[in-house]
Amino acid sequence: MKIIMKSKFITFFAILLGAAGVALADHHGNKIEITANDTMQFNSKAFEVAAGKEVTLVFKNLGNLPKAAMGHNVVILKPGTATATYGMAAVSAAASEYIPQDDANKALVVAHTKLLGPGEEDTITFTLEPGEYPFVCSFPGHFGLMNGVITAK
Ligand SMILES: [Cu+2]
Repeated sequence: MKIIMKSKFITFFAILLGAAGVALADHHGNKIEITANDTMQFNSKAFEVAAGKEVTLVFKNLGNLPKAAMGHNVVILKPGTATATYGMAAVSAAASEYIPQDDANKALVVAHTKLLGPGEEDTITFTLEPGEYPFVCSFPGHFGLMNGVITAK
């Protein structure tokens, strides 16, 4: 009973934070969960994590459409990177699941998940210095809606 109460309490705060627009990493694990769906939306555009400590990012594609039509990934970019410029470059990188392999674009990427089809999930870990890291889905045409910022502090 006590556990149920606690989980309701946490859910309540998660809803409040969602309304404020920032999803905070779970305090102990420095873990964030990002989901994507068939309407080209991430669950949140703003995440906050602790800097200098390993982050676990769990990414889930909650959609039903086939990967070739509505695949999603999460590409975390260095602070100051223009997401539209990266997203445009990614369009021609189908062979590498829309992660451009040239040195200039590779140098912009801090970490990225696999490209996920419906119902799939991927977990990645990385550590961030303090800063604001833009992220996008680099599937063609998605970066305009599917973008956000992970703040490490
Ligand atoms: Cu996408």
